[in-house]
Formats: sequence, structure tokens, C-alpha cells
Amino acid sequence: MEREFTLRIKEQALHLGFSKVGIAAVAELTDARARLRQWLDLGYQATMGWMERTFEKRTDPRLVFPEAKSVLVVALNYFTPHQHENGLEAGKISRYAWGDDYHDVLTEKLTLLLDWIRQEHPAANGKICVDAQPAMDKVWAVQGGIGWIGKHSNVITREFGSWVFLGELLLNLDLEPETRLVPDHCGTCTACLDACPTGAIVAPYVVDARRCISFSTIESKSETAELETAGWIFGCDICQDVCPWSRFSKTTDETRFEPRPGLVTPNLRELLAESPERFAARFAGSPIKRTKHRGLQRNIKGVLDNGSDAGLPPEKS
Ligand code: B12
Ligand code: SF4
Repeated sequence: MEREFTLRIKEQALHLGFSKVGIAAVAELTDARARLRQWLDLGYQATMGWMERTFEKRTDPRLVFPEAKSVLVVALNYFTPHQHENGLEAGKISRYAWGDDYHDVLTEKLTLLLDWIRQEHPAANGKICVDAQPAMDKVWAVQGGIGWIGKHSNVITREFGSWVFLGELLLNLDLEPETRLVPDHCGTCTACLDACPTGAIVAPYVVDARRCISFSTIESKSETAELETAGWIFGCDICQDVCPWSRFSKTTDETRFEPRPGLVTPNLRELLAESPERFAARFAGSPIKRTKHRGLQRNIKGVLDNGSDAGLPPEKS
């Protein structure tokens, strides 16, 4: 496939509002596959059984889209310049969940991009991957030249830090892959490992979900709170807040990621008093709907039982 069309696709992706875009050739993910296998064998997926069930598809895009020849990877900056406040009965929601659900935003933009590619190239076909399809987003982001996997295991970009969502478009086109990848810039820094209050980063680049506040407050289906979450009631940003690369954060142009009213540091007693109906209405189209009313109530009770503002980690300076 000619270089010129690859460049035009990338231009169109940026025009649609993506912060970064890159291309990787479809290939077997040998190293990542071995690491994922080891991670699963160690039980680090906790109760996310779907990680095991989708192992084959997750490590081979051709099982998701047999015609796939290229992986177009996108990153979308979601940083908005708001900070959590400490206080009695204050809960913390992670930055990624303050606004609208990123799955919807990325899927909408990738659909527009695929439509444009099809218009320009009638034989083109593709498959959108934003979590609903199993894929190793972070590995493709590295191979597509977006950034590097940091020791907290999230992809870090030089331009926006790690505050980017990732997604892919699998295409049946032979696009020109990136030849210049971004090297690992973590160096000797261990800020994320040192700051994680639950010791979930068990080794550089390796997160044990069983110990991670993000898993415990979002994915866990347990009836009662299993971890002391340091005030977090949905997700956790500590390892990213302390990352030196977070100083490169920039406010996103995507207004749908601006916080919904009262969501940065909600009052726990008020949120606890909300009915399931109010929860459903308030969190329609928000990532927070994932916990359902019951899960959020569990998280709030867990924080209140532990003392809402006790032991809160330092804010990003
Ligand atoms: C399962 C999952 C989780 C789980 C497990 C987290 C994890 N680290 O795997 C839980 C629920 C804990 C979670 C939490 C979060 N998640 Co999550 N999650 C995923 C999901 C669905 C799959 C990730 C996966 O494949 N894990 C399996 C493990 C084995 O992979 P891995 O951690 O990437 O490990 C690889 C490397 O670290 C590497 N490696 C291992 N050892 C070594 C050694 C060296 C030297 C090197 C270089 C590499 C290396 O090899 C491994 C395999 O390639 C992806 C979406 C997707 N489809 O990819 C989102 C995703 C990773 N999550 C995302 C986000 C935003 C989060 C949170 C920040 C949300 C929050 N604020 O609470 C936290 C971050 C917690 C953390 N520190 O990781 C984003 C990350 C965006 C980014 N910039 O990277 C993703 C990509 C979703 C998206 N579409 O944007 N998540
Ligand atoms: S998200 Fe929070 S609990 Fe999970 S690894 Fe990062 S700092 Fe630790």
C-alpha cells in the first residue's frame, strides 16, 4: 500500500480529534503472549475470567478479523485540569470516569474514520476494537509508535503522559508501519511502585489485579469491599498522579471528558443516599454504570468504614 494513503489516513485520524495515531503490521505477538500467559498463570487477573477465555483472540488480531493486515492504533487524551479535594466524607473518582464513557467516544470517532477510509478506498474493510473486542491495546500502542509501557503498566506518551485512552482499527490494507518506536523512558524511577498503597505493582511493568484498587472498585463483584481503597470509590489514579511524565499533561479538546457535576470529589453520604433509579439516570453513558448501584454503594461503605479522609495519598503537585 502506498505511503501517501497511510499519511492521509493518519491526517484524517488527527482531524477527527485523536491525539496520536500509528500503524503496526499484523503479526503474532510472541513476547506479549508469553507474558500474558504468565500473568494469567499467576492468577493476576483475579476474577476477570474473560481475560483467560479470550486469550487466543487477544493475542492474534486475525482471530478477531481474519482479513486484518494492519493495526491502526489511536490514543485520545482525556486529561482535564481538575484536582481531588481532601475532606471529611469526600470520595475520589478516577479521572477517566469523570465524563462520558470513553468506549462510546472512541467508537464513534473510529466509526467515522472507517467510513472515511471506505469512501476513499472502496475495497477497504475494518474492525473497531475498543475493549468490546479482545486486543492487547498497550502492546499495539507501543508497536504503533504511540508511547512506551511504563512501570505502572500503562502506556505513557511524551506529549500527554499516560492520560490517554487507546483503541484500534484492524484493517485489510497493507499500510506502512511505523519504523521509529518510542523507547522506554522510565529509567531508574520507581515513583509508581513506591506510591501504590496496596503493593499492586508487584514488579516493574506487572500489576496484580487482586491487589489493585482499580480492580477492587470497578471489576470486582464481591459483596463487600476487599481492599482499603485510600478514599477511592471508582478506579484509582495514584500510580499515574505520581509519575513524572504526568507533568506533560494537557487539557483535552474533547469536552465529553469534562467532569459531570459533583463527580470529582463527591460527598459520600449524599451518594450513598441515592436510589438505584437516581444512579441509573445520573450514570447513563458514564463509565461508572459498570459497577451498578450495588457496586458503588459497596465502595462507598468501604471508604466510610475505613474513615473517608484517612490516609489519603498526596495530590499531584
Ligand atoms: C484488564 C485491564 C485492567 C485490569 C488489569 C490491569 C493491567 N495492568 O493489566 C485492571 C482492572 C486492574 C485495570 C486497571 C486500570 N486500567 Co485497565 N485495562 C485492562 C485491559 C482490558 C486489558 C489489559 C491487559 O491486557 N492486561 C494483561 C497484562 C498481562 O498486560 P499488561 O499489564 O499490559 O502487561 C504487559 C506489559 O506490562 C508487559 N511487560 C511485562 N513485564 C515486562 C517487562 C518489561 C521490561 C517490559 C518492557 C514490559 C513488560 O508485558 C505484558 C504483556 O504484554 C485494557 C484494555 C485492553 N484491551 O488492552 C485496559 C486498559 C489497560 N486500562 C486502562 C486504564 C485507563 C486503567 C486504569 C488507569 C483505570 C483507573 N484509573 O482506575 C487502571 C490502571 C491500573 C494499572 N496500574 O494498570 C487503559 C490504559 C490506557 C493507557 N494509557 O495505557 C486501557 C488500555 C483501556 C483503554 N482502552 O484505554 N485495567
Ligand atoms: S491503580 Fe492504584 S492500586 Fe492499582 S496499581 Fe495503580 S496505584 Fe496501585
